[in-house]
Amino acid sequence: MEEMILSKSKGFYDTYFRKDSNQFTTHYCPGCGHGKIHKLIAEALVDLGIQDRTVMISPVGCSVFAYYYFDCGNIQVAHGRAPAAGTGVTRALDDSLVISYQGDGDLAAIGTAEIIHAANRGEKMTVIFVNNAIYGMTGGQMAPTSLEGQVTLTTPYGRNPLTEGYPIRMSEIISTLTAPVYVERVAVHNYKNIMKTRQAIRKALQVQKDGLGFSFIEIISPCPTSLRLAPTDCESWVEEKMIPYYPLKVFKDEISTRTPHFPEHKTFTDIYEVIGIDDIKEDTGSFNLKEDQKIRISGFGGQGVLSSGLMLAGIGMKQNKFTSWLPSYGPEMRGGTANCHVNICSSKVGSPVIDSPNVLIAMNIASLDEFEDIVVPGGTIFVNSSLIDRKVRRDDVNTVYIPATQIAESMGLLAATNIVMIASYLKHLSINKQMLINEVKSSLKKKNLLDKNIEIINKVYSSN
Ligand SMILES: Cc1ncc(C[n+]2csc(CCOP(=O)(O)OP(=O)(O)O)c2C)c(N)n1
Repeated sequence: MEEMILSKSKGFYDTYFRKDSNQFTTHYCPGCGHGKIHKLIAEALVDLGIQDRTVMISPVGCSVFAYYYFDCGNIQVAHGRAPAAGTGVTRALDDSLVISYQGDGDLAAIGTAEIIHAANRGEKMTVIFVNNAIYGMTGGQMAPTSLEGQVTLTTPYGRNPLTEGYPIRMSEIISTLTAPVYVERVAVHNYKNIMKTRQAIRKALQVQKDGLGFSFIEIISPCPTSLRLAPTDCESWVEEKMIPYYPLKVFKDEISTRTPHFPEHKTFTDIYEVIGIDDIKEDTGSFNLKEDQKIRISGFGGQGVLSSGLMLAGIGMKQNKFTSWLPSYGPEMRGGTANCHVNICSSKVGSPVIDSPNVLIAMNIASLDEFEDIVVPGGTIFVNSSLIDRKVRRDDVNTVYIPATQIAESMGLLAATNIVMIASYLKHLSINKQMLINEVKSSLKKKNLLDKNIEIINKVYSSN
């Protein structure tokens, strides 16, 4: 007879390095549904052959540590934001499968907007919504799904619909939307239902694998600890109290009528045509960078910090580089602080956020003070020496001092200080000035200032 070896799914890591003292078990309490659900997902990842394409988004809640367990791509996000982060992943990585794993506090309270809109957009993701009728991680406060009359830490007299509202039925809500393909409510309080949950999870992942769209699996799950019940009593509570209110059924299944939809890729040329840029065909020389440019530009509002970043990003984009631009600014239109992150890279940009730039363009003293230390060793700091009366303190970075405000002012256009700074930066990289001129041409709103801007760029490029 063939020997049968039962072992942990390969969808899990061999060891969970969360705690030195215990690397073989999860942190879940006895009788908790999360562990069972994790097992079903891990097995499905392996059996469907999608483990190396799947990105699990862990929420805030008891399942916050899911990334310690699943041997696939993992991201842990802020409370309720899993569908938003998942949207980014599924759109940026065409081949990925996204699992948005969420509790009822996470999905149906703080994250209500995210889930409704991700579902309404029909994002290609599988949402695993673990409904245990309570906030588990924080010790048993009322959840939006807590039952009428349910005693919780925050409803000591029982949930009163007149003051706390009625328990919210998410599957019913999600299935009223047009985009979702498949919506089912299942449970994991006994063997029969665990097997149905197994099927539902696989079906939802298959929907995603086939490029059909959004699936939502609500799983009614016991939480003995926060419900203050013994594990077996909690299973009975789920059967007798939860399921009558949350019926187990398929709410929507349009799998057979949907057609696969994989994103259509636009080339840069397509995009330029749409936004009406025609000067890219002009020969401006090559844009060969020795290394990826991870740029932070910073100054006060009104100095053209953000538009400088946009221009650099525009130049990178037109040279077929992978480019991103991320602005960060205060609420005031003038006088606040502003900075932006610009990536110009030869491979896909993982995140637009640049914590360790290799280029800093500091337009005022506050910017140098704030960002000098985050530049990587060997990076370059461009200093507007008209407004910054100190030297860079570090000796492991390159420095370029430009009296940018003074130059712009002496040429009669103070507002072009930013152009002096970015022209100096591009010149430093030996980038053809025509690229910047083209960029200014297409982005400058006040066309009467174009000639002056070009004059300034020429001046920067001709000076030593
Ligand atoms: C922005 C924010 N607000 C509140 C919290 C506190 N908090 C942590 S987990 C949680 C609720 C978790 O409940 P649920 O989503 O139902 O997951 P469970 O722990 O029951 O699996 C809350 C309110 C937080 N971490 N962050």
